[in-house]
Amino acid sequence: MELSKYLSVSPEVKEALEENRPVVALESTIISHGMPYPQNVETALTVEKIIRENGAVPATVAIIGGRITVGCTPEQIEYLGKKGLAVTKASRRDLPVLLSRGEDGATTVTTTMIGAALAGIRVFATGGIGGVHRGAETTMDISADLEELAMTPVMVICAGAKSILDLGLTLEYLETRGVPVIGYGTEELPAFYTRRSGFRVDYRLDTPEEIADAFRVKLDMGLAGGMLVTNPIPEEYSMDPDYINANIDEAIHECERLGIHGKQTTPFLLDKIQKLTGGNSLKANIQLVYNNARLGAAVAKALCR
Ligand code: PSU
Ligand code: MN
Repeated sequence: MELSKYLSVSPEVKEALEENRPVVALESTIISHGMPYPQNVETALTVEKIIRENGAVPATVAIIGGRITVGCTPEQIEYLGKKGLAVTKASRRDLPVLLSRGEDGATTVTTTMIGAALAGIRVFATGGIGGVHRGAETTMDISADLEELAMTPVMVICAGAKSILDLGLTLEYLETRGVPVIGYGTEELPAFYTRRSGFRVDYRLDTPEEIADAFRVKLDMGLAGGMLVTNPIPEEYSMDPDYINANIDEAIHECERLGIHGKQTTPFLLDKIQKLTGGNSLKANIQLVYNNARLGAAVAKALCR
């Protein structure tokens, strides 16, 4: 496999990996399609800073000039954030054409996992993952993120799943595909903006070391796929469930009314929810990403021991 043709790893990330120092991968669709400018760029740069302060090396992943770039520069992050929706949201199926044409793309959870795995990074922190959408029994809208979690050996740390998704079906899908769903300090699946969802995770683990130990076993055994670690939003930033769920329902109705589907669905819903809540949800979103970055650094450190 001629990886160097497709992959570009920054010198800092490369050196850290060679020396078995902790590295945490970060996605770029959250920058281009998940938050508005300039908060998206500020957040992405602060997340990198938090990971450094917690003793790990950040590796923001994106497709730049037809290469999966692992360890974007601040200039590249600024570029992706400014370009926003005009950047191609790149999932697994987008890689062949984008790379052959030498184009740019923002990596989703799926393609960030692919880039991380190719570079040798085991831990990836983000906000939320894609999943089984509400109404998937007729639309068949199931995010490629779930299949990637079943295939690619990277741990994904998120704040659970938003109720733009069908949380029950998302958990069923992950069970079928053999992906362990861990709650960090909780038995209940967090629902992104809120700490509770009414659904149970598979296992509660209370320390970064326990999470690293479980993932190490998965790697040692050669069991395909990753692991999903769900980390509840800190209490002080969590939102009122009735308020946020009413806004999510309204966003979903609007999405259906406008006939939005496919890869536009998730970015549309995220933007609509941010507008409906007057920026309150964005504040929560930013804080939960910071919280996941801290846990990501701690788990990456534990994995290196
Ligand atoms: N959920 C969020 N913020 C995000 C995304 C999901 O709260 O930014 C992004 C991630 O990049 C995720 C992608 O991988 O949306 C899923 O898109 P889709 O549902 O089209 O697979
Ligand atoms: Mn989809």
